[in-house]
Amino acid sequence: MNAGDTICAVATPPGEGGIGIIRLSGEKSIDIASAVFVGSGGRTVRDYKTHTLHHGELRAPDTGERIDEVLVAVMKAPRSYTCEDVVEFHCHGGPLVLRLGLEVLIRSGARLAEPGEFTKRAFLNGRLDLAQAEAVIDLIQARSQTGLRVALEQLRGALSDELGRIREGLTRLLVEIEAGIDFSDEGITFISPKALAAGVGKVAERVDRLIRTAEDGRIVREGVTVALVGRPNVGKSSLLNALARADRAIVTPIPGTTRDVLEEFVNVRGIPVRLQDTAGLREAQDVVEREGVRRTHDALARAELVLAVLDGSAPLDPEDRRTLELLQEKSAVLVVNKADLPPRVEPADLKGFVEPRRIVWTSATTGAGLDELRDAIRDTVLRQGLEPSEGVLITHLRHRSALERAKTSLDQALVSIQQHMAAECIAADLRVAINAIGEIIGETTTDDILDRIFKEFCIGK
Ligand SMILES: Nc1nc2c(ncn2[C@@H]2O[C@H](COP(=O)(O)OP(=O)(O)OP(=O)(O)O)[C@@H](O)[C@H]2O)c(=O)[nH]1
Ligand SMILES: [Mg+2]
Repeated sequence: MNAGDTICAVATPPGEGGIGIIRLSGEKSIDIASAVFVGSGGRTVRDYKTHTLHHGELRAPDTGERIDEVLVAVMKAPRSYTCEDVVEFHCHGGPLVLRLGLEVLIRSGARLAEPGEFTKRAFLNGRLDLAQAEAVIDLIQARSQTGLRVALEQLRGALSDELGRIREGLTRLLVEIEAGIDFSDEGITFISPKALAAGVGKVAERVDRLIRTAEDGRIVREGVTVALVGRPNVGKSSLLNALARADRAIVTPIPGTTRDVLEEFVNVRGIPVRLQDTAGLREAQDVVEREGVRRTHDALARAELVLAVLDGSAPLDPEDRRTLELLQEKSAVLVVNKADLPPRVEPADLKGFVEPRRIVWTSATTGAGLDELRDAIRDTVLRQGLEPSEGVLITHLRHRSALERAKTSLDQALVSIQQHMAAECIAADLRVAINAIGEIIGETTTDDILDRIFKEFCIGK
């Protein structure tokens, strides 16, 4: 990749559409666009003011062949996505039109952009830091409103600001330690060990607070797998359909209806959930059902949360108890279904199992209790209890491991202070922490890491 090149790519998704956008960015954007575009009244892109939109034709400069009737948007440096001169052609959204348009730009001196290269330039030119650039992919890939909100906050710089404050705090402490080292011969200390320990401790606590959001952050970005488990006929498939608001799974009064593990993607209170319906757990009647039950056990083992379903209109039976026993070690919510029928399950029967878990009475038939079930899923899955106003959340493993490295060094520094170690040792620990934080925002990041991050982008972004 050569940063001096002018790059181009189709920025809209492949396939047919109302419009398709070709994006051009770099030093020669205006020249290249002027060569391929003839505006109404014979004007060229060179004549246009920045941040204006114009009608005209896209033409091959060598043959004069007309390619499309387009709108052209001009955004001159530095007020553009990449901080370079950017020209966008809003073409008709046909695959052939866009390919021909791209070819003409390439023949006129542009080069095809690599995945994420526009955003990489925005980063290299200082418009976005690395955490903000990563938020761009998160935003595009967001599968729930919560995920979208967190990505927007990160793009706005909420995480970067917090990391900036942490780095600033550490840098200030480092300066004082280093000043003390410089003047140590004269017996002058600039900061007392007590004040230093307090300062480092405060920063370590801030880092720790961020690390604690990482589990919720992962769930918001990647989602969780939740399995419906229980004996046959309790209404697992009915609950899947009700939660998915779709007639997805077969429901019949015959016990043993579901054989395969069936999966549906559901948005539960802003959390992306892979909801799995499974075969009822019992002594299998035939070879197909036996395989189904085996798969249920697999799904149960893999699920991050289990919805253990009982039939509230029937007394608890040994199969129910066996199911509940399987959940000893699992994060689970107990769902007592068929609450529209006269109850036969006594809350007292469930006492041993429930605490500290939640119990929810539902009716898949009437929809009663489903909202409460959604709340229970969210509350059980998220540790910190996300509030809509809460912005900063660690959503990337890369960020989490950098923060953990920073935390380890800060803890190390605290031990060194306590043991009256040389100021140089403490300074070294702080420097490691500062660098680790810097990796997240891209101030101290290797080319390798950059390449890996931007490869995840689509072409044209
Ligand atoms: N009254 C009432 N009936 C329900 C409710 N939920 C499910 N049913 C009925 O219970 C029967 C079994 O429902 P399913 O959803 O197929 O049960 P399942 O747990 O998936 O059963 P298997 O796939 O056999 O393990 C069907 O006749 C449903 O209509 C409910 O909340 N109230
Ligand atoms: Mg079923």
